[in-house]
Amino acid sequence: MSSDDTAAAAGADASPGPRHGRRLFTIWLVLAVPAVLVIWFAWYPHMPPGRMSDSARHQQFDIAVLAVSAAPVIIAVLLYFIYAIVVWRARPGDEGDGPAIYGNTKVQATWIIGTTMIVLWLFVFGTVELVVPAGAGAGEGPSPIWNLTGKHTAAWSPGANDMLQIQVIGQQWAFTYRYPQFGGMESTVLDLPANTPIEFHVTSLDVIHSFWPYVLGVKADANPQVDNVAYTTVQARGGFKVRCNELCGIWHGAMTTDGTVLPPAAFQAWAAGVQAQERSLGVLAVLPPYALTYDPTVIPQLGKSIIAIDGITGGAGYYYNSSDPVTP
Ligand SMILES: [Cu+2]
Repeated sequence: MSSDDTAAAAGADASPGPRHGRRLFTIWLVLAVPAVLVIWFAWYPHMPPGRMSDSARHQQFDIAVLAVSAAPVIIAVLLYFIYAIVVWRARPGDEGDGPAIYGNTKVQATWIIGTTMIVLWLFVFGTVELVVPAGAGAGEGPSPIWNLTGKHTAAWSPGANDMLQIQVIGQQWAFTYRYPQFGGMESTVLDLPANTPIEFHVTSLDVIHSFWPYVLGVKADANPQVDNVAYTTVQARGGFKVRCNELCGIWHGAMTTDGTVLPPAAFQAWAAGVQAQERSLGVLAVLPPYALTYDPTVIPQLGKSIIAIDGITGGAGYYYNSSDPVTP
């Protein structure tokens, strides 16, 4: 952008005088270099969504790179604007026209080359960043083009690079998580193993919701009758919140769940424990078989009976918190 300004200034300045282009370029350089350094070294580590997972890390990197790309352009535009107002404004009593200018090859060529390079850079960077982190944590639909590496296995074991599958079932107004590699057991909290490739299968029983564990850099729409797949690998241990990010009814704002990232062995112990408990209570026997989507017309009655057994929701159907305004 700076060289555009250089040429433009040279063209606009017909009378001999200070070399505006060189002066503009120098001021731009003095402002742009520190701005880029401050963004990259001081701001980047604090940008959302943090570094809890690989997808979050990639999103933070993308935002930092875009900020570093945008800052010199914004500084150039504002600098030229202010410079023109200050230096080239009409002086009191000056009623004459400015010099007539017909075309300027240098300005035109610089403008076309500069803008083309910026657009191509954004195109290439955006495409690479979408492909390399396997969809960047976003829902990719039922048959993703880009996958995380990991083996699909019938039973999950810690530390074997097995991909953990978790089904996310949205409904008004709760998320339920189903673990097909643990007998299809369901949980109202989202526990995850650290350092494990995870494949979310996001669906809904009623209206459109959106599964959004913000600090994991994952966000996928939950549509009825659709299996929406999203990937991540979580590095840091600790708690996180899941929110619904699609206005889905009166208790949309309360549609949250708590999640915890555990060491892989502790996660397996937790999941096996929940599975055993649900088997002994008879919940697993009456839950609908694990499927990528569920037919909502057949589950409401089933849901009520399972809620009566163990408060389990999700694949079994309609669930209402005790604080909800309508209890069927
Ligand atoms: Cu919702």
